[in-house]
Amino acid sequence: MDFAAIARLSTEHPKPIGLELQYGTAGFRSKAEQLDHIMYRMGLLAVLRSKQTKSTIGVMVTASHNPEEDNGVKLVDPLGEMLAVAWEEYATCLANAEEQDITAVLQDISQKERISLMQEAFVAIGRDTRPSSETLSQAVIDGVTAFGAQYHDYGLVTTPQLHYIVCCRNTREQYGTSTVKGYYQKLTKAFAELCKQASSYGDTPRGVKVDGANGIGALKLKEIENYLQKECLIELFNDGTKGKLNCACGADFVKVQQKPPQGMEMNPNEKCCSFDGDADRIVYYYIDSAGQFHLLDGDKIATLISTFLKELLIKVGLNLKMAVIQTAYANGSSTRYLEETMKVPVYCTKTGVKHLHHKAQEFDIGVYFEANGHGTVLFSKTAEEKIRQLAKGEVDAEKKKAAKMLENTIDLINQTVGDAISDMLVIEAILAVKSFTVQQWDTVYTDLPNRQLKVKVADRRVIDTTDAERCAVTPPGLQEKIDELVKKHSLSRAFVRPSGTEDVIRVYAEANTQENADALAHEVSLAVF
Ligand code: NG1
Ligand code: ZN
Repeated sequence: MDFAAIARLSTEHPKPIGLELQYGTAGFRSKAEQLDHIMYRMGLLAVLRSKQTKSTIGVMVTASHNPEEDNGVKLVDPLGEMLAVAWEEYATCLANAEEQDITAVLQDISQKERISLMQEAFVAIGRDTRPSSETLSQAVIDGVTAFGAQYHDYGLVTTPQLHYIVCCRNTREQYGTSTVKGYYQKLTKAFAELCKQASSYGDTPRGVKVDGANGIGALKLKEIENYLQKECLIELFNDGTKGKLNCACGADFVKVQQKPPQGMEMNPNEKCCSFDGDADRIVYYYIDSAGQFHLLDGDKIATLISTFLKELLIKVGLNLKMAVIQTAYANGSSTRYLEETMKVPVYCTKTGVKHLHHKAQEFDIGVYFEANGHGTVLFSKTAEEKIRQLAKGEVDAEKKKAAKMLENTIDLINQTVGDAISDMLVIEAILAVKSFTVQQWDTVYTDLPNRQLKVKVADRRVIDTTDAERCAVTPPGLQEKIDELVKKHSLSRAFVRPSGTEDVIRVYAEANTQENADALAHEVSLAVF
């Protein structure tokens, strides 16, 4: 192993003096100009992880919904999951090591994890459309090659496309063909099959307006359109030709601001959706004839999908355990509707996709969505086998049809990670099959008015939480104050937690009216000081 080469090349990717960064819920995120050394080092770490797992590891250069000037990087584990938690610590350690210590840190990790350095390694690299992403992904490549490993640069891809590719490569193409074209073919085939089941198929072409957040999702949507038949007419806005990435548009803007993105022509009652900057989140919305904005976020998406799946499961007569996984940000109405009306068990985990993903793996079918629109569905191996068996078996026509629809849904959903393109196609197919308009979907339950606020404090780590972040244990007395404030309103709930991606405390409140939700959020944010 040529550690001298690693050390030599690392001087070309120097760490700014005193800069300390942490591998958080979404990998490293910072101003792009602070990240060159991080990229080089994550190239090195990906090689180590690849040697350890004897699999392809992914490296995605993106800062998702953050401003265009930011960038970031996350590693993708063998089956397309987020990097294992133990390795997040190694990532932080390697990122913050002084230059002369880099090889020692690498050797230390190798020893701890008993990694054979002779083992071959392969890294799959992808990037978003940020101006800084190309140079930064070159720094990742420098790290990979300094370590003497092989790589493939997939160039401009969405985050979920890279997760898909990594999974395909490591399952010997069982999950699909490990190319972007393979991804389009897999998804569009399943989508066409599912849409065929819609009784209205062929009568009225169904359309959706998409806000591409001026990012990679827009680019990739244009590509997938070439593979789609006429099942879905996509009208793309914010495609990156005029506006700036995530600037007054995109899923995060729409969800947090609770208003339409700029750059989109919306007519009353038209179905619209927004992707985020790396296309792993999606939210839907429309404006009604009175001009009022209606948001259909991750909770509404989870409800639509789980209801659809439950109805099909009843038809096929399979006794599979299904659950919905949410976080504390899930609207109280959605949880109530799922538990009380749909009789679907709901679990709450800490914020961050990896927590939801792990919980969802405990069920035959785990539907997980963050309220912000990041989510997917996981099918256990057993569930998948049973469904595929029924779909090709000698069963009555109705049963077979339902089994096939479940099978198509399995193939349409990107099980590796939340995926705006895949989720959009799942939603469009379900709406077509159920002959549902976006308004009908919206009225399934009514969201409780809610408000999210950010509070800047000297040190956000003074707040520690428990009970899936719904209860503050420190500083002393804070939770009691919040409880007092919550009691003043009806149908209310509020919590605070330190953000894992920004230097702020997040405040969430819901109540019976928007005024009360706003007031409660404001009162709670004052209590944080
Ligand atoms: P933080 O900053 O920890 O709240 C945000 C989102 C998460 C998740 C991560 C990663 C909210 C309230 N939080 O985390 O759900 O998506 O970013 O992107 O939306
Ligand atoms: Zn994202």
